[in-house]
Amino acid sequence: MSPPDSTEVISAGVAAGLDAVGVARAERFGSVRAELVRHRDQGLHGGMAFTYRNPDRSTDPGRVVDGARSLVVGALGYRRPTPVRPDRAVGRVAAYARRDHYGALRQALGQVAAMLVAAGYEAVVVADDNALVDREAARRAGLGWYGKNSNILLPGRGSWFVLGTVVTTAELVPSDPVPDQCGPCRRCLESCPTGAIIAPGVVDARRCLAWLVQAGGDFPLEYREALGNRIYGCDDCQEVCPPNRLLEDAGEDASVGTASGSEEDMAWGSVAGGVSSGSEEEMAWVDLVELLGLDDDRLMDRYGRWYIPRREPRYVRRNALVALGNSGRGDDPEVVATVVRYLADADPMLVRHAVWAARRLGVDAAVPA
Ligand code: B12
Ligand code: SF4
Ligand code: SF4
Repeated sequence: MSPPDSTEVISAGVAAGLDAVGVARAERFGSVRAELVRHRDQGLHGGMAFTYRNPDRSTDPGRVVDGARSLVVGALGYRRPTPVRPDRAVGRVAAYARRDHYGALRQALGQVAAMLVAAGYEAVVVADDNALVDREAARRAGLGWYGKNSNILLPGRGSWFVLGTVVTTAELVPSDPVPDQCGPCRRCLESCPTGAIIAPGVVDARRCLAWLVQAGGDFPLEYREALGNRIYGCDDCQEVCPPNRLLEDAGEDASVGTASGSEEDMAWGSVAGGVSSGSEEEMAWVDLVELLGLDDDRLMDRYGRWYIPRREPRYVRRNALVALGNSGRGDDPEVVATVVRYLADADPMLVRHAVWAARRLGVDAAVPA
Protein backbone atom coordinates (compact mmCIF):
# COMPACT_ATOMS: atom_id res chain seq x y z
CA MET A 1 0.00 0.00 0.00
CA SER A 2 1.33 3.48 -0.86
CA PRO A 3 2.09 5.70 2.17
CA PRO A 4 -0.55 8.46 2.47
CA ASP A 5 0.57 12.06 2.35
CA SER A 6 -0.47 14.45 5.18
CA THR A 7 -1.16 17.28 2.74
CA GLU A 8 -3.56 15.11 0.74
CA VAL A 9 -5.35 13.94 3.89
CA ILE A 10 -5.68 17.53 5.16
CA SER A 11 -6.99 18.68 1.78
CA ALA A 12 -9.54 15.85 1.81
CA GLY A 13 -10.77 17.08 5.22
CA VAL A 14 -11.12 20.64 3.98
CA ALA A 15 -12.90 19.44 0.84
CA ALA A 16 -15.30 17.50 3.10
CA GLY A 17 -16.30 20.77 4.80
CA LEU A 18 -13.94 21.00 7.77
CA ASP A 19 -12.68 24.48 8.56
CA ALA A 20 -9.27 23.36 9.83
CA VAL A 21 -7.45 20.02 9.80
CA GLY A 22 -4.18 18.95 11.42
CA VAL A 23 -2.22 15.79 12.14
CA ALA A 24 -0.65 14.46 15.36
CA ARG A 25 1.17 11.31 16.39
CA ALA A 26 -1.13 8.82 18.12
CA GLU A 27 0.76 8.87 21.43
CA ARG A 28 -0.81 8.64 24.89
CA PHE A 29 -2.00 11.97 26.38
CA GLY A 30 0.00 11.45 29.59
CA SER A 31 -0.40 14.90 31.18
CA VAL A 32 -4.12 15.00 30.40
CA ARG A 33 -4.63 11.65 32.10
CA ALA A 34 -3.05 13.19 35.20
CA GLU A 35 -5.33 16.27 34.86
CA LEU A 36 -8.45 14.11 34.61
CA VAL A 37 -7.48 12.20 37.74
CA ARG A 38 -6.59 15.43 39.58
CA HIS A 39 -9.93 17.05 38.61
CA ARG A 40 -11.78 13.94 39.72
CA ASP A 41 -9.88 13.67 43.02
CA GLN A 42 -10.59 17.32 43.80
CA GLY A 43 -14.25 17.02 42.82
CA LEU A 44 -13.82 19.57 40.01
CA HIS A 45 -15.56 17.18 37.60
CA GLY A 46 -18.81 17.71 39.52
CA GLY A 47 -19.76 14.04 39.20
CA MET A 48 -19.51 14.02 35.38
CA ALA A 49 -18.74 10.70 33.70
CA PHE A 50 -17.76 11.49 30.09
CA THR A 51 -13.94 11.36 29.71
CA TYR A 52 -13.58 11.08 33.51
CA ARG A 53 -15.14 7.62 33.63
CA ASN A 54 -12.01 5.91 32.37
CA PRO A 55 -9.02 8.30 32.06
CA ASP A 56 -6.74 5.49 30.82
CA ARG A 57 -9.05 4.89 27.90
CA SER A 58 -9.90 8.51 27.00
CA THR A 59 -6.24 9.48 26.80
CA ASP A 60 -4.99 6.51 24.75
CA PRO A 61 -5.69 6.54 20.98
CA GLY A 62 -4.46 2.93 20.94
CA ARG A 63 -7.67 1.98 22.75
CA VAL A 64 -9.69 3.34 19.83
CA VAL A 65 -7.67 1.61 17.09
CA ASP A 66 -5.18 -1.11 17.87
CA GLY A 67 -1.80 -0.09 16.41
CA ALA A 68 -2.88 3.55 15.87
CA ARG A 69 -0.07 5.69 14.42
CA SER A 70 -1.72 9.07 13.68
CA LEU A 71 -4.60 11.37 14.56
CA VAL A 72 -6.23 13.49 11.87
CA VAL A 73 -8.08 16.20 13.79
CA GLY A 74 -10.77 18.44 12.33
CA ALA A 75 -12.54 21.60 13.51
CA LEU A 76 -15.92 22.76 12.28
CA GLY A 77 -17.10 26.34 12.88
CA TYR A 78 -20.60 26.75 14.27
CA ARG A 79 -20.98 30.35 15.26
CA ARG A 80 -23.65 32.50 13.72
CA PRO A 81 -24.72 35.83 15.12
CA THR A 82 -27.32 35.53 17.87
CA PRO A 83 -30.56 37.05 16.55
CA VAL A 84 -32.10 39.93 18.50
CA ARG A 85 -33.95 38.64 21.56
CA PRO A 86 -37.72 38.53 20.92
CA ASP A 87 -39.84 40.66 23.25
CA ARG A 88 -41.38 37.83 25.27
CA ALA A 89 -40.26 35.26 27.86
CA VAL A 90 -37.56 33.33 26.04
CA GLY A 91 -34.78 30.93 26.99
CA ARG A 92 -31.38 31.17 25.36
CA VAL A 93 -29.64 28.21 23.73
CA ALA A 94 -25.82 28.28 23.44
CA ALA A 95 -24.52 28.56 19.89
CA TYR A 96 -23.09 25.02 19.71
CA ALA A 97 -26.43 23.45 20.59
CA ARG A 98 -28.68 25.27 18.12
CA ARG A 99 -28.12 22.74 15.35
CA ASP A 100 -26.57 19.29 15.10
CA HIS A 101 -23.01 20.41 14.42
CA TYR A 102 -21.59 17.16 15.75
CA GLY A 103 -23.49 15.21 13.10
CA ALA A 104 -22.03 17.47 10.43
CA LEU A 105 -18.54 17.12 11.96
CA ARG A 106 -18.73 13.31 12.04
CA GLN A 107 -19.93 13.22 8.45
CA ALA A 108 -16.95 15.28 7.28
CA LEU A 109 -14.47 13.24 9.33
CA GLY A 110 -16.10 10.09 7.96
CA GLN A 111 -15.03 11.12 4.45
CA VAL A 112 -11.40 11.40 5.64
CA ALA A 113 -11.68 7.99 7.32
CA ALA A 114 -13.13 6.47 4.13
CA MET A 115 -10.17 7.77 2.15
CA LEU A 116 -7.72 6.15 4.58
CA VAL A 117 -9.64 2.87 4.62
CA ALA A 118 -9.64 2.86 0.81
CA ALA A 119 -5.85 3.20 0.99
CA GLY A 120 -5.71 0.07 3.15
CA TYR A 121 -5.51 1.52 6.68
CA GLU A 122 -7.77 1.30 9.68
CA ALA A 123 -9.51 4.56 10.50
CA VAL A 124 -12.16 5.32 13.16
CA VAL A 125 -13.96 8.62 13.84
CA VAL A 126 -14.30 9.85 17.43
CA ALA A 127 -16.01 13.15 18.21
CA ASP A 128 -17.54 14.21 21.50
CA ASP A 129 -18.07 10.59 22.41
CA ASN A 130 -15.76 10.38 25.43
CA ALA A 131 -13.42 7.87 23.77
CA LEU A 132 -10.76 10.58 23.54
CA VAL A 133 -10.15 14.06 25.00
CA ASP A 134 -10.88 16.01 21.81
CA ARG A 135 -9.24 19.30 22.80
CA GLU A 136 -5.93 17.66 23.54
CA ALA A 137 -6.00 15.89 20.16
CA ALA A 138 -6.64 19.29 18.53
CA ARG A 139 -3.80 20.94 20.45
CA ARG A 140 -1.39 18.19 19.48
CA ALA A 141 -2.45 18.43 15.83
CA GLY A 142 -1.56 22.13 15.80
CA LEU A 143 -5.14 23.38 15.38
CA GLY A 144 -4.92 25.82 18.28
CA TRP A 145 -3.95 26.57 21.86
CA TYR A 146 -5.70 26.11 25.20
CA GLY A 147 -7.33 29.38 26.19
CA LYS A 148 -7.60 30.25 29.86
CA ASN A 149 -11.29 29.33 29.58
CA SER A 150 -9.94 25.85 28.60
CA ASN A 151 -11.36 26.06 25.06
CA ILE A 152 -9.11 25.49 22.05
CA LEU A 153 -8.69 28.70 20.05
CA LEU A 154 -7.67 28.59 16.40
CA PRO A 155 -5.17 31.33 15.49
CA GLY A 156 -6.99 34.31 13.98
CA ARG A 157 -10.31 32.45 14.15
CA GLY A 158 -11.22 32.00 17.79
CA SER A 159 -12.94 29.14 19.61
CA TRP A 160 -16.38 28.72 18.02
CA PHE A 161 -15.48 25.26 16.68
CA VAL A 162 -16.43 21.71 17.50
CA LEU A 163 -13.60 19.19 17.34
CA GLY A 164 -13.21 15.57 16.33
CA THR A 165 -10.58 13.03 15.26
CA VAL A 166 -9.90 10.20 12.87
CA VAL A 167 -7.67 7.68 14.66
CA THR A 168 -5.74 5.71 12.06
CA THR A 169 -3.00 3.16 11.56
CA ALA A 170 -1.57 5.33 8.75
CA GLU A 171 1.78 6.98 9.51
CA LEU A 172 1.40 10.70 8.70
CA VAL A 173 3.72 13.67 9.12
CA PRO A 174 2.51 15.66 12.18
CA SER A 175 1.58 19.37 12.01
CA ASP A 176 3.43 22.04 14.00
CA PRO A 177 1.95 23.08 17.36
CA VAL A 178 0.48 26.57 17.90
CA PRO A 179 1.94 28.72 20.71
CA ASP A 180 -0.23 30.24 23.45
CA GLN A 181 -1.76 33.54 22.35
CA CYS A 182 -3.82 34.55 25.41
CA GLY A 183 -0.98 36.67 26.73
CA PRO A 184 -1.90 38.68 29.85
CA CYS A 185 -5.67 38.67 29.07
CA ARG A 186 -7.95 37.33 31.84
CA ARG A 187 -11.35 38.39 30.53
CA CYS A 188 -12.91 34.93 30.62
CA LEU A 189 -11.92 34.42 34.25
CA GLU A 190 -13.31 37.81 35.22
CA SER A 191 -16.56 37.50 33.24
CA CYS A 192 -17.75 34.02 34.20
CA PRO A 193 -21.12 34.60 35.95
CA THR A 194 -20.38 32.01 38.65
CA GLY A 195 -16.59 32.28 38.99
CA ALA A 196 -16.27 28.74 37.61
CA ILE A 197 -12.85 29.33 36.01
CA ILE A 198 -10.95 29.00 39.25
CA ALA A 199 -7.47 29.31 37.66
CA PRO A 200 -6.24 29.75 34.09
CA GLY A 201 -7.35 26.64 32.18
CA VAL A 202 -9.20 25.11 35.14
CA VAL A 203 -13.01 24.93 35.14
CA ASP A 204 -14.82 23.81 38.31
CA ALA A 205 -17.81 21.99 36.82
CA ARG A 206 -19.73 22.29 40.11
CA ARG A 207 -20.17 25.98 39.31
CA CYS A 208 -20.15 25.89 35.51
CA LEU A 209 -23.62 26.69 34.13
CA ALA A 210 -22.87 24.62 31.01
CA TRP A 211 -22.61 21.56 33.28
CA LEU A 212 -25.35 22.49 35.75
CA VAL A 213 -27.99 22.62 32.96
CA GLN A 214 -26.95 19.06 32.05
CA ALA A 215 -26.70 17.68 35.59
CA GLY A 216 -29.48 15.73 37.32
CA GLY A 217 -31.35 16.71 40.49
CA ASP A 218 -32.50 20.17 41.58
CA PHE A 219 -30.77 23.12 39.98
CA PRO A 220 -28.52 24.49 42.77
CA LEU A 221 -30.27 27.39 44.51
CA GLU A 222 -27.12 29.52 44.67
CA TYR A 223 -26.76 29.57 40.86
CA ARG A 224 -30.39 29.99 39.79
CA GLU A 225 -30.20 33.76 39.39
CA ALA A 226 -26.86 33.48 37.61
CA LEU A 227 -28.46 31.10 35.12
CA GLY A 228 -30.42 34.09 33.76
CA ASN A 229 -32.28 33.15 30.59
CA ARG A 230 -30.04 30.21 29.60
CA ILE A 231 -31.76 26.86 29.18
CA TYR A 232 -28.90 24.94 27.54
CA GLY A 233 -25.17 25.71 27.41
CA CYS A 234 -23.37 28.91 28.33
CA ASP A 235 -21.35 31.09 25.97
CA ASP A 236 -20.16 33.88 28.27
CA CYS A 237 -16.48 32.87 28.49
CA GLN A 238 -16.32 32.70 24.70
CA GLU A 239 -18.34 35.84 24.01
CA VAL A 240 -15.99 38.05 26.03
CA CYS A 241 -12.88 36.50 24.46
CA PRO A 242 -11.05 39.13 22.38
CA PRO A 243 -10.08 36.81 19.48
CA ASN A 244 -13.76 35.87 19.12
CA ARG A 245 -14.92 39.46 19.49
CA LEU A 246 -12.51 40.78 16.88
CA LEU A 247 -14.13 38.55 14.27
CA GLU A 248 -17.66 39.43 15.30
CA ASP A 249 -16.93 43.13 15.37
CA ALA A 250 -15.53 42.76 11.86
CA GLY A 251 -18.82 41.08 10.88
CA GLU A 252 -17.12 37.81 10.03
CA ASP A 253 -17.54 34.32 11.31
CA ALA A 254 -14.65 32.20 12.51
CA SER A 255 -15.22 29.54 9.89
CA VAL A 256 -14.50 29.82 6.21
CA GLY A 257 -17.79 28.42 5.00
CA THR A 258 -16.58 25.65 2.76
CA ALA A 259 -19.72 23.56 2.89
CA SER A 260 -22.82 23.82 0.81
CA GLY A 261 -25.72 25.93 2.02
CA SER A 262 -27.62 29.13 1.36
CA GLU A 263 -25.77 32.37 0.85
CA GLU A 264 -26.50 33.27 4.45
CA ASP A 265 -25.11 29.91 5.62
CA MET A 266 -21.95 30.52 3.65
CA ALA A 267 -21.48 33.96 5.13
CA TRP A 268 -21.92 32.72 8.67
CA GLY A 269 -20.03 29.49 8.66
CA SER A 270 -20.38 26.00 7.39
CA VAL A 271 -23.27 23.71 8.08
CA ALA A 272 -21.85 20.65 6.34
CA GLY A 273 -24.64 18.14 6.04
CA GLY A 274 -27.10 20.98 6.57
CA VAL A 275 -28.61 19.36 9.65
CA SER A 276 -30.95 22.03 10.85
CA SER A 277 -34.56 22.78 11.56
CA GLY A 278 -36.27 26.02 12.40
CA SER A 279 -35.12 29.58 11.88
CA GLU A 280 -32.00 30.93 13.54
CA GLU A 281 -34.23 32.90 15.93
CA GLU A 282 -36.21 29.80 16.94
CA MET A 283 -33.02 27.83 17.52
CA ALA A 284 -31.37 30.55 19.62
CA TRP A 285 -34.41 31.77 21.57
CA VAL A 286 -36.97 29.29 22.82
CA ASP A 287 -40.42 30.52 23.82
CA LEU A 288 -40.59 29.34 27.45
CA VAL A 289 -44.37 29.29 27.76
CA GLU A 290 -44.58 27.17 24.62
CA LEU A 291 -41.79 24.81 25.76
CA LEU A 292 -43.42 24.30 29.13
CA GLY A 293 -46.66 23.39 27.33
CA LEU A 294 -45.13 20.61 25.21
CA ASP A 295 -45.82 16.96 25.97
CA ASP A 296 -42.84 14.60 26.47
CA ASP A 297 -42.75 13.33 22.89
CA ARG A 298 -42.80 16.74 21.27
CA LEU A 299 -40.28 18.09 23.74
CA MET A 300 -37.85 15.25 23.02
CA ASP A 301 -38.47 15.57 19.26
CA ARG A 302 -37.21 19.13 19.48
CA TYR A 303 -34.47 18.90 22.09
CA GLY A 304 -33.68 15.19 22.36
CA ARG A 305 -30.22 15.58 20.75
CA TRP A 306 -29.09 17.62 23.79
CA TYR A 307 -27.43 15.86 26.69
CA ILE A 308 -30.34 15.41 29.11
CA PRO A 309 -29.82 13.33 32.26
CA ARG A 310 -31.24 9.84 31.72
CA ARG A 311 -33.11 11.39 28.78
CA GLU A 312 -35.78 12.65 31.15
CA PRO A 313 -37.63 15.65 29.65
CA ARG A 314 -38.27 17.00 33.17
CA TYR A 315 -34.73 18.43 33.18
CA VAL A 316 -35.40 20.64 30.17
CA ARG A 317 -38.56 21.83 31.97
CA ARG A 318 -36.57 22.41 35.18
CA ASN A 319 -34.15 24.71 33.32
CA ALA A 320 -37.03 26.47 31.57
CA LEU A 321 -38.78 27.14 34.90
CA VAL A 322 -35.64 28.77 36.32
CA ALA A 323 -35.29 30.89 33.16
CA LEU A 324 -38.99 31.82 33.38
CA GLY A 325 -38.44 32.89 36.98
CA ASN A 326 -35.59 35.10 35.81
CA SER A 327 -37.60 36.59 32.92
CA GLY A 328 -38.91 39.58 34.92
CA ARG A 329 -42.33 39.03 33.30
CA GLY A 330 -44.52 38.58 36.36
CA ASP A 331 -47.04 40.89 34.66
CA ASP A 332 -47.54 38.57 31.68
CA PRO A 333 -50.71 36.49 32.24
CA GLU A 334 -49.38 33.58 30.14
CA VAL A 335 -46.19 33.44 32.18
CA VAL A 336 -48.12 33.48 35.45
CA ALA A 337 -50.59 30.84 34.21
CA THR A 338 -47.67 28.57 33.25
CA VAL A 339 -46.01 28.91 36.65
CA VAL A 340 -49.33 28.31 38.42
CA ARG A 341 -49.89 25.16 36.34
CA TYR A 342 -46.48 23.81 37.39
CA LEU A 343 -47.20 24.60 41.06
CA ALA A 344 -49.65 21.71 40.84
CA ASP A 345 -47.45 19.40 38.73
CA ALA A 346 -47.21 15.72 39.63
CA ASP A 347 -43.39 15.96 39.72
CA PRO A 348 -42.23 17.38 43.10
CA MET A 349 -38.96 18.58 41.56
CA LEU A 350 -40.81 20.74 39.05
CA VAL A 351 -43.11 22.04 41.79
CA ARG A 352 -40.04 23.17 43.79
CA HIS A 353 -38.70 25.06 40.76
CA ALA A 354 -42.14 26.56 40.06
CA VAL A 355 -42.30 27.83 43.67
CA TRP A 356 -38.91 29.46 43.19
CA ALA A 357 -40.00 30.98 39.87
CA ALA A 358 -43.24 32.34 41.35
CA ARG A 359 -41.35 34.03 44.19
CA ARG A 360 -38.74 35.44 41.83
CA LEU A 361 -41.48 36.80 39.55
CA GLY A 362 -43.17 38.42 42.55
CA VAL A 363 -46.34 36.35 42.18
CA ASP A 364 -46.00 34.75 45.62
CA ALA A 365 -49.75 34.91 46.11
CA ALA A 366 -50.01 32.02 43.65
CA VAL A 367 -47.87 29.77 45.91
CA PRO A 368 -49.99 27.61 48.22
CA ALA A 369 -49.20 28.24 51.90
C1 B12 B 1 -16.76 17.21 29.94
C2 B12 B 1 -16.96 18.27 28.89
C3 B12 B 1 -17.52 19.48 29.28
C4 B12 B 1 -17.78 19.81 30.73
C5 B12 B 1 -16.44 20.21 31.39
C6 B12 B 1 -15.66 21.24 30.58
C7 B12 B 1 -14.16 21.15 30.74
N1 B12 B 1 -13.53 22.32 30.78
O1 B12 B 1 -13.60 20.08 30.81
C8 B12 B 1 -18.84 20.94 30.61
C9 B12 B 1 -20.23 20.32 30.62
C10 B12 B 1 -18.77 22.01 31.67
C11 B12 B 1 -18.53 21.45 29.21
C12 B12 B 1 -18.82 22.73 28.80
C13 B12 B 1 -18.54 23.21 27.54
N2 B12 B 1 -18.11 22.48 26.49
CO1 B12 B 1 -17.56 20.63 26.63
N3 B12 B 1 -16.85 18.88 26.61
C14 B12 B 1 -16.60 18.03 27.56
C15 B12 B 1 -15.93 16.78 27.00
C16 B12 B 1 -16.98 15.65 26.92
C17 B12 B 1 -14.71 16.29 27.79
C18 B12 B 1 -13.74 17.43 28.20
C19 B12 B 1 -12.63 16.90 29.06
O2 B12 B 1 -12.22 15.76 28.96
N4 B12 B 1 -12.13 17.71 29.95
C20 B12 B 1 -11.06 17.27 30.81
C21 B12 B 1 -10.40 18.39 31.50
C22 B12 B 1 -9.30 17.86 32.40
O3 B12 B 1 -9.85 19.17 30.48
P1 B12 B 1 -9.98 20.75 30.44
O4 B12 B 1 -10.87 21.24 31.48
O5 B12 B 1 -10.29 21.09 29.00
O6 B12 B 1 -8.50 21.15 30.83
C23 B12 B 1 -7.44 21.20 29.89
C24 B12 B 1 -6.83 22.59 29.81
O7 B12 B 1 -7.28 23.34 30.88
C25 B12 B 1 -5.35 22.34 29.83
N5 B12 B 1 -4.64 22.97 30.92
C26 B12 B 1 -4.15 22.40 32.03
N6 B12 B 1 -3.51 23.29 32.76
C27 B12 B 1 -3.57 24.46 32.12
C28 B12 B 1 -3.04 25.70 32.45
C29 B12 B 1 -3.25 26.78 31.59
C30 B12 B 1 -2.67 28.10 31.93
C31 B12 B 1 -4.03 26.60 30.39
C32 B12 B 1 -4.31 27.75 29.48
C33 B12 B 1 -4.56 25.32 30.07
C34 B12 B 1 -4.29 24.29 30.95
O8 B12 B 1 -5.14 20.94 30.01
C35 B12 B 1 -6.33 20.32 30.45
C36 B12 B 1 -6.35 18.89 29.98
O9 B12 B 1 -6.43 18.80 28.57
C37 B12 B 1 -15.47 17.27 25.58
C38 B12 B 1 -15.59 16.21 24.47
C39 B12 B 1 -14.43 15.24 24.52
N7 B12 B 1 -14.73 13.98 24.33
O10 B12 B 1 -13.29 15.63 24.71
C40 B12 B 1 -16.41 18.48 25.30
C41 B12 B 1 -15.78 19.73 24.69
C42 B12 B 1 -14.51 20.05 25.44
N8 B12 B 1 -16.78 20.76 24.94
C43 B12 B 1 -16.91 21.63 24.02
C44 B12 B 1 -17.75 22.77 24.10
C45 B12 B 1 -18.09 23.47 22.79
C46 B12 B 1 -18.22 23.20 25.34
C47 B12 B 1 -18.91 24.55 25.66
C48 B12 B 1 -18.35 25.75 24.90
C49 B12 B 1 -20.41 24.39 25.37
C50 B12 B 1 -21.30 25.55 25.84
N9 B12 B 1 -21.38 26.63 25.10
O11 B12 B 1 -21.94 25.44 26.85
C51 B12 B 1 -18.68 24.66 27.19
C52 B12 B 1 -17.38 25.40 27.52
C53 B12 B 1 -17.12 25.49 28.99
C54 B12 B 1 -15.63 25.62 29.29
N10 B12 B 1 -15.17 26.81 29.60
O12 B12 B 1 -14.90 24.60 29.22
C55 B12 B 1 -15.97 21.35 22.85
C56 B12 B 1 -14.77 22.33 22.93
C57 B12 B 1 -14.40 22.95 21.59
C58 B12 B 1 -13.23 23.87 21.73
N11 B12 B 1 -13.06 24.71 20.73
O13 B12 B 1 -12.48 23.83 22.69
C59 B12 B 1 -15.59 19.83 23.12
C60 B12 B 1 -14.19 19.44 22.69
C61 B12 B 1 -16.64 18.98 22.39
C62 B12 B 1 -16.27 18.82 20.92
N12 B12 B 1 -15.95 17.60 20.50
O14 B12 B 1 -16.25 19.79 20.18
N13 B12 B 1 -17.89 20.50 28.48
S1 SF4 C 1 -19.41 28.13 30.30
FE1 SF4 C 1 -20.30 29.87 31.49
S2 SF4 C 1 -20.32 29.19 33.62
FE2 SF4 C 1 -18.95 27.76 32.48
S3 SF4 C 1 -16.91 28.62 32.69
FE3 SF4 C 1 -17.73 29.52 30.82
S4 SF4 C 1 -18.72 31.45 31.47
FE4 SF4 C 1 -18.37 30.22 33.31
S1 SF4 D 1 -10.75 35.70 27.15
FE1 SF4 D 1 -8.55 36.17 27.05
S2 SF4 D 1 -7.61 34.71 28.50
FE2 SF4 D 1 -9.66 33.95 28.08
S3 SF4 D 1 -9.36 32.49 26.40
FE3 SF4 D 1 -9.87 34.49 25.46
S4 SF4 D 1 -7.87 35.43 25.03
FE4 SF4 D 1 -7.50 33.75 26.48
